[in-house]
Amino acid sequence: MRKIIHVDMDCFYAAVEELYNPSLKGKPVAVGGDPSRRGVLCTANYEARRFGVKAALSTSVALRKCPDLILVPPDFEKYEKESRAIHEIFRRFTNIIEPLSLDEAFLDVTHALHFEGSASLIAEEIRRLIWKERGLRASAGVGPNKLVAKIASDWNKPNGIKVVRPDELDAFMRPLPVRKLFGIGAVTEKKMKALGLQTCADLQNLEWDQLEQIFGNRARDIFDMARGIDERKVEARSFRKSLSVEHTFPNDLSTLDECRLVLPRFIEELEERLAQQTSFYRIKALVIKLKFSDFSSTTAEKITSEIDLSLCYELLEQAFERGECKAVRLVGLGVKFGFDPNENSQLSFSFY
Ligand code: DCP
Ligand code: MG
Repeated sequence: MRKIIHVDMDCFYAAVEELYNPSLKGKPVAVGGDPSRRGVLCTANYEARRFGVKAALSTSVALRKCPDLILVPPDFEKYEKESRAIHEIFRRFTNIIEPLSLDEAFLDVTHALHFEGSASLIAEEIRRLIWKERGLRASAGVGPNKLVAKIASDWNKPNGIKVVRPDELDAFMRPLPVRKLFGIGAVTEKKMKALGLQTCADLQNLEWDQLEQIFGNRARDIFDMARGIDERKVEARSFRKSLSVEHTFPNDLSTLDECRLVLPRFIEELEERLAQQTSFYRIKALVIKLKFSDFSSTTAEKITSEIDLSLCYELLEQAFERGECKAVRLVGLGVKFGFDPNENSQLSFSFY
């Protein structure tokens, strides 16, 4: 049985801002875009959340909900610095750390020796050290896998911990609303609701045939997730700044049209990979990569917040032209992630 911890900082950007400017403490604070430029919020502290102010809300709506809201422009250098310090604390306990974003990570502590291997004591100690050394609050979830640990970290947020022991797994999963599972967005949730499927217990009660009929190739994942089963490893790596899919073709593609034909499939695959991301992400740019028959390669990219077929065609054309009619042996399609929701449309901030 593995022991996985998921750590998620509380209102991270806002908490860091409060730390650097204590006069913000106790007041409603949001980090995000300038209202005069149709900015959106990255996050808000818990005082502001009481007014319904939250991440992704437009700044102007937020100010209507909470006229006293203090708006702070994002400063990613600070968040990265704090994130590095938090990771340094994680590394005292394990090297198997998978960051999902600046403020969130999975830790595999199955083989950790501290506290006689007690994952819940390790998680408590990590939260304590983050508070003591950085003055920031973290919430943690502890469970036998990533799925459970991630759901658990949200359980007693803010500044809380939830431990799900193996013998508690079933009791934890059964009443859980389906929306809590990975990859179940608003659309799937609605579909499930229409079928009377509200909780994981409802999913558990379905026959395999029914599951397959409703969810097609996702049936296996949903079957497992509803039971709290998740075999995915915690992958020790650095924070993901991009995601791409690429394929080498058995026969080179010799025309632009041939390359165009494969793109919809690439988009589908990339979107599927994106749907598997367990943390919030924001697309900053789209990238097309081509490798030619002589093994030279090129990339074309453009700033965008979504994957759009016509943009893919445009980038493909640019890249293809650079090959000067060489045949194409590999095509790649990817996205780069950004931290700042406002950076696409505005490069500099001016705040009142
Ligand atoms: N973020 C963002 N846009 C979003 C969501 C999040 O820019 N739509 C940024 C700001 C957050 C950080 O990522 O501070 C971490 O995201 P979380 O979802 O963990 O949100 P918080 O840490 O702010 O709050 P919570 O206490 O709910 O974890
Ligand atoms: Mg957080």
